[in-house]
Amino acid sequence: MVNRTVPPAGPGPALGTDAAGEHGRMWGVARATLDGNWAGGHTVPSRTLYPHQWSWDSAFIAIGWAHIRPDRTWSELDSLFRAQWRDGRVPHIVFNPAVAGGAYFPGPGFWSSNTVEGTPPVATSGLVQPPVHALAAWHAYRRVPSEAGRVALRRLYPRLVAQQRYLATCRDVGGAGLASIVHPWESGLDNSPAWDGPMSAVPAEAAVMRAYRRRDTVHADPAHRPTDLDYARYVTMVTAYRAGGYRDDSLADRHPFLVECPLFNAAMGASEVALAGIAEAIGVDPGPHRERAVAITEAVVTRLYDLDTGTFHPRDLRTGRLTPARTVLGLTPLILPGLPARQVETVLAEARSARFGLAARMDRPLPSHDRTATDFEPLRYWRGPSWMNITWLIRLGLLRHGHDRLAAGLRSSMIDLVAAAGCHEYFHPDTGVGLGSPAFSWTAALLLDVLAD
Ligand code: 2M8
Repeated sequence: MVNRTVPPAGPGPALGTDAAGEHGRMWGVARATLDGNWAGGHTVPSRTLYPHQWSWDSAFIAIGWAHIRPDRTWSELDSLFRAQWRDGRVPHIVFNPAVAGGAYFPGPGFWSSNTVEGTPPVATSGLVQPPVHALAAWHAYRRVPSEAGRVALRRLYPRLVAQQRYLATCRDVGGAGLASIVHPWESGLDNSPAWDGPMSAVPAEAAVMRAYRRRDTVHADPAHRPTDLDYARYVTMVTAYRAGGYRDDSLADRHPFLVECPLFNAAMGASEVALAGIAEAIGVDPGPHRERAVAITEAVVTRLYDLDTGTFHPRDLRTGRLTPARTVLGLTPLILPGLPARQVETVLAEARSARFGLAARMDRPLPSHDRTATDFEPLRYWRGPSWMNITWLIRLGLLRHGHDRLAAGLRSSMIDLVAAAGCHEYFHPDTGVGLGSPAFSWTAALLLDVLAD
């Protein structure tokens, strides 16, 4: 690993001059993207589409800042965790009061967090996102260790622990040691085919959206975004959760969407591994974190691994069944260092199959959904396009299990995508054309991280 606090003159001694020049140029583009999205204390994912602070975006963004402005790594996370609720949940959106309420739908008025006990002074959503924060904080610190970083870790540690505790207790609706998500937005992969089954059981009609004004379709091509029917269901689910004061008791009796997601739970387990590292660095007992990481890994395998497909699937608590789609979510438990060899082997086979095309030399980027499936949509958001954060996580998993050549394939693929298209939000999984926001923060941040390797 390279520890670097300033941009490199060239990206590394192993490269020829042309590659070094190209990587230096990309470093500059990524840096300018993050600088342009810096909102003073936090970074917006995109100035147009997402003008507030998003939870898991901030975790990935914090990793990128470590390479150019380590102070901003800690501002980013501090700003997010200042908005943590008293019950430990870290909201998926922290609204910037300086941004007009109508700039994003659903805005602060829709969520009404200020009417709920135990919420921060700033307006937030009431949902969460995959808990990649401890993982990111520990990764950023190890990239650029410093005394200021250690002080920040000490400050963040109790908050990260509270975040994990909330998920492991209040959200363990299935009672098997895994957290349930109550909304597809909590998965981060909003309209993934993984949610089609559980979503279809949510009663809603597209006409619900006549009462609201979507803002996303003003900034992005509607053909690339979730549909109005998706949004009607999203709104219905938030309305139900909000009506119960965002409480988590008896969710099984009253909430229309309850799913155990492989990525969400793998992130929870990987964050316990990271918390063990953080605990050691600040002089706290790492033992309980290690034990929880083992227990979560076992539960992910027991509950979410399908012997027939050899990959992981979300479990729909409403039906008790695994959802059938073979999406990229199924590969993400690779980030668990303790994933048993059998599961690593079959997930790798899945990743290397024509469905995902993982190779030491990738001919196309990693898609978010099985490219051989009939419902694969190369332009529509999480139903096919390639995303940098998921590719980064799977690369991390490959490195953790010693598959360095395949990890190098993903690294090159990430660099090639941005070299050709810029720091887009997502990319066409066949052509690599940039889609969505053209100046997207986590793309820039994670590019910096892989360039620095
Ligand atoms: C997307 O989700 C938001 C809702 O949270 C949206 O579509 O408006 C997803 O890609 C999510 O993973 C991401 O965190 C967010 C901001 O980049 O945008």
